[in-house]
Amino acid sequence: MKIDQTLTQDATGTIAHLQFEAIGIPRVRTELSVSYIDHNTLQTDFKNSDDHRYLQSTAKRYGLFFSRPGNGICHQLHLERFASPGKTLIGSDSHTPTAGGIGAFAIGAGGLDVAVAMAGMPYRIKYPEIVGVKLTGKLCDWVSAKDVILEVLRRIGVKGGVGKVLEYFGPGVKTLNVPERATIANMGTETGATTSVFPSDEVTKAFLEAQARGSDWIPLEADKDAESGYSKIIVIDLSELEPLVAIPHSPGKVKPVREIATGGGNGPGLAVQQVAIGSCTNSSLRDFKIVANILKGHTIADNLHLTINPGSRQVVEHLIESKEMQYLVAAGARILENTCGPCIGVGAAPSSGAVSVRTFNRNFKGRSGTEDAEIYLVSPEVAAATAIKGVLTDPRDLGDYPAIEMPSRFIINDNMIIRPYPPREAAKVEIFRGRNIKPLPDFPLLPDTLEGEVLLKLGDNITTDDIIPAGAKTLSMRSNIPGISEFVFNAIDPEFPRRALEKGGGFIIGGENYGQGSSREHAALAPKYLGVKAVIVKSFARIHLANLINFGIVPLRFKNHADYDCIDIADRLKIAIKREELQDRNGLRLINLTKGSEIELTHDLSMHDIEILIAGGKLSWVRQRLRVQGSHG
Ligand code: MIC
Ligand code: SF4
Repeated sequence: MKIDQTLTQDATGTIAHLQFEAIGIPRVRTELSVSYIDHNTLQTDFKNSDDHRYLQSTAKRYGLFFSRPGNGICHQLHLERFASPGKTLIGSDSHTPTAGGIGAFAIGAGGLDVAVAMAGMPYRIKYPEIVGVKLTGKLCDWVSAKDVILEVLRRIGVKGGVGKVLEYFGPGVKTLNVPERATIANMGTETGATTSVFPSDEVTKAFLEAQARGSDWIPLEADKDAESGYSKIIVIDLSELEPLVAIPHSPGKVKPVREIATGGGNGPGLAVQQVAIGSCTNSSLRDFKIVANILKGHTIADNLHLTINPGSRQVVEHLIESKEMQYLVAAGARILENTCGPCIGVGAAPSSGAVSVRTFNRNFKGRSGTEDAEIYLVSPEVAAATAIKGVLTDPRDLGDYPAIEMPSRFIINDNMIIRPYPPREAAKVEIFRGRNIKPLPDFPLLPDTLEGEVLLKLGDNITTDDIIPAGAKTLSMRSNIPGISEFVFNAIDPEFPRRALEKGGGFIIGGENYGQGSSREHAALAPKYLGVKAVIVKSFARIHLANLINFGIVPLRFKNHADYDCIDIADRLKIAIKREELQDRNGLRLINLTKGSEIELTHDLSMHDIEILIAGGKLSWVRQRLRVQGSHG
C-alpha cells in the first residue's frame, strides 16, 4: 500500500523518529506526517520533557507537523484536523483506525513500519478478509456508539477481527455522525481487526465543512455488489441495542449493564470508586456535551471521584463557550489534561481493589496502574449516570435523555500545531537529544540454528501491556531500550529480564492471540535486547507479529495445538531456520533436547518477511534497500 499520511505519538514516537533518523533521508516523503504529544505529559523528571523536545526538533528537521502537549489526543485531533476520506494513514498507535470514521483507510502499526512509511516506502499487510457490518434502525435514547462496538465485540470477541477489515454499511450508518462512527472504528481494534471503515457521505461532508475542511471531502461508498464479496455479514439493528458494559479484564467480555448493575436481580448494585471519562474512544464534543448535560445540577456520589480528559482543545473551547464546562466543574469532576491520561496509567490509578467505570477501550489487568483494580468499559451515558448514582447504573433509569446541540461550525484554532519548516530552514535545525535517549541497539544477522531454554510459558490472549507494562514509569523509558528491558513481563514474572540475560536468551511459549492490544514495538524490541530468539505460540495478533519480524525475533506457530502441552519452562530447544527451512512452511521441526522429542512448527511469514528476518530486522533491510536504490541513482 502507498501511504498518504502518518501519525506518531510521544510514547511510540521517540523510537520511531530515532529509526527514521537511522534510515538516513533528509525529509519525510508523505503527503502529511504529524507528530503528536499526548500519551505521557507527566514530566515528573527531565526524561519525559526531553523526549518532547527531541520530538519537536525532529518534526522541525524532517518536515512534520507537530502537535504540542495539551493540544489533545492524537486520534481525536487527527479526525478533527487532518484525516480525509480515501486517504491511507498508518500510525504508531493501535487506535489509528479511528480515522475510519471519516472514510480513511487507517491502520495501526509498529513505529518502525511508520518510520519506513515516512521514508516513502510502501506498507505491506496480508490482504485482509472483508467483513460487512450492516447497520439498520436507529439508536434509542441513552444508547450510543460505544454500545454498537461493544455489541460487535460481544459477537466476535477479541480475536474475531484478526486478519479482517470491518466495513460498515446499511441504512443505519447515516443516523450516526462522524465522531460516533469514529468511536466504533476506534474500538474495532479490540476485535483484532486490521481496520474498520465507514463510507464517506453527506454526514461526512457536513462534519468536514464544520471543520472548515469541506474541500477534503469526496464521496466514497462500497461497490453496489460489495455484499457478495464480504466473507461474512454481521447485522446489527441499532434500535434493538441497550447499554452494554465490558467487564474485567477483557474488552470482549460484554454484558448488558442492567444484568451487571443488579447482579441479574434487584441486588444492591455494583459500588464504584472511580469514573473516568475520556480516551480516544469517547472524548469528542458530542460525548462531553452529553455527559455535561446529564451531570447538570447534580453532584457526583460521595463514594467515587470523576476524572475528565477531553479529546482536544477544540472540545474544551466549545464546552467553555457553551458554558457546559460549568456543569462538569459544578458537579465535582476533576478536569484533567487533554491527553490519554488514566487510559495508559498516567495518573488517576484507582485505589486498591477499586471498581473503576471508564469510557475507554481497554481494561486489561494492571493497565490502570493498580494491579487489583476492576475496570468496566462503558459509554459516556453509563459513566455519567454511574457518577451520579455511585453504583453501575443503566442510564435509562435517569428519565429523559438530554437534548444536545452540536455547532454547525467548530471553533478552529490550530495555534498549538506547528507547521512543517520549509526545507532550507529545516536542514539547519539541530536535533535535541536528552540524556535518557539511548542509541538504538544493533542486532546481528539471523543465525542458521536457534538454540536455548524456554524462558517463559504463557497462556492465551497475552497483551503487549503484559509484555511491557503501561504507566508513567515505563513510558519515560521508551527511548532507552536497555532501561525499559528491565520491565519486560514485570507483572507476570519480574525475574524474567535477569534470567533471560543470564541464560543468553531463549524462547517464549504462548497460546492464542499472543501480543493483542497496543502497537508498542518495545514489546518486541526489549525482549530482543534480552536475547529472545523465537516466540512459539498457537496464534499471533497482527501488529505484534509484524513487530517481532521487524526486530528479528522469529515468530513460529505450533502446527498441532496439542503440542503446546509438550513443552515446559526450562526445556532446552533447538530449531534449524536456514532460508530453505523457513521457506518450506511445513518443514520446520523443533527438537526438545530436554525431553528427547520432536514437534512440527509452522509460520505465517511471507518471502518478504523472511528476507527481513535474515537481514537481522527491518532497519538493516531498509538501509540495504536504500543503499541499492542510491547506487542506481
Ligand atoms: C495503548 O492504548 O495501549 C497505547 C498506549 O496507545 C498504545 C501505544 C503505546 O504503547 O504507546 C497503542 O494502542 O498502540
Ligand atoms: Fe491514548 Fe488510551 Fe487511546 Fe491508547 S487507547 S491512544 S492510551 S487514549
